[in-house]
Amino acid sequence: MLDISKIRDDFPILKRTVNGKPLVYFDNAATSQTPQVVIDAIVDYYSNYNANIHRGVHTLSQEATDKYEEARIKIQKHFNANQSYEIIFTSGTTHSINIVATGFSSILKKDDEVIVSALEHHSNIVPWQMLCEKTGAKLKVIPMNEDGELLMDAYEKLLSNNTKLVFVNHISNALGTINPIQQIINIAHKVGAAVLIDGAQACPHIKPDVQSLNADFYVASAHKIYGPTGVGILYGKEEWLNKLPPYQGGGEMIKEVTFEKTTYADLPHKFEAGTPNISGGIAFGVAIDYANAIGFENIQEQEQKLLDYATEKLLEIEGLKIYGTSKNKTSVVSFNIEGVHPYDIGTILDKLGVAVRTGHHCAQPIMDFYKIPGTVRASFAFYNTIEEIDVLVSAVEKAKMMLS
Ligand code: 7TS
Repeated sequence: MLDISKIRDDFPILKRTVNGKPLVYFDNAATSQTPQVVIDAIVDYYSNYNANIHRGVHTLSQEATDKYEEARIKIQKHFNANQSYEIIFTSGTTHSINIVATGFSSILKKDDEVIVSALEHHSNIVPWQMLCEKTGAKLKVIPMNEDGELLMDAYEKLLSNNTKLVFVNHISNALGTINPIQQIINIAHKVGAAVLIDGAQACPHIKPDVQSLNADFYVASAHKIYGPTGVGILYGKEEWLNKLPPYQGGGEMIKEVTFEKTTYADLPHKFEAGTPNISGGIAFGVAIDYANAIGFENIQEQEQKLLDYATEKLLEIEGLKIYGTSKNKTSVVSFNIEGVHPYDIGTILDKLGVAVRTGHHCAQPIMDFYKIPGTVRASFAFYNTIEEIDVLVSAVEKAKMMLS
């Protein structure tokens, strides 16, 4: 059992007030909060060894390089990648997906097929649509049901020898559904398709094992795993990363440059042109250590408690409907109140100190499926409490009274 009040002391922001009320932070699916150890790692870098990496003989540069590469190894171990150079530092999930989608534009041919799911965030839809426009490949969609679950029979029927790529999120950001990614990967591999798993929403809750999953690509953002913004990872199997061309040209991604011909650096540097987010990468490693010290089983246990309680209490409010009712879901409650616009509820909640996200959550196809403009989304982290959910529920009741 976690001592939540002690854990909350790790997060300085949780002590602040908003509109004169104690902050209740329920927008963790957009970005999680950052513990002091992660903030300290960033301050330490800029205070003590701020220097560019992989290019200086001087002490500061070497210290920064060592710390950055130590972070890569921590992340490799966390995701159980076979090699540290299979972990590419990026600016986040969106960047990671674009590296793969752009790379496949030199591999895919007209009439090849790629499969996406109905549950994706726009950043796992739009880059693939751009890829299809460029190559003439066809985009097919795994449909979903009313509970917000993917229809696996329909998925099997979509696959054929023309399928080259499947990209699905591990957990839906708008509904919280945990997708059966192991099954999705296994079936795709039977027809020789590669699979990219968007782990942006999964990584705060689950420790993924990319080798046991046999994922070809797995992507994530540090800022959703208690780390800083502007940094993330692309995990790719070595064979795939060697096949894909570099995404950007520039410094530190080359072996040799002449005006006649340039040869590219080995992995991971081939995909890491230019000066990266050095403090971010180092702090990402610290965030991973922090999450592992809390323990993913403990995180899941606390979040399940919060999810069960919030679901039960919110459903007691008349006219409130929850979207995303799979049994297999994480700590996200997406809801609407009959006759009330989600934006109006969100605005009143903010006045009461409660931070939620409202709107389509960058997942418009899901909103179209339910024929709604958007939802109010409360997303919980292990540092949230039952008392905070009581604040949310009474704030929603108040908003309902004011608006209907
Ligand atoms: N994929 C999923 C499943 C996401 O939830 C998000 C961000 C992204 C990709 C993009 O991540 P980024 O770090 O590159 O921006 N999701 C959300 C959200 O649900 N609310 O704000 C951002």
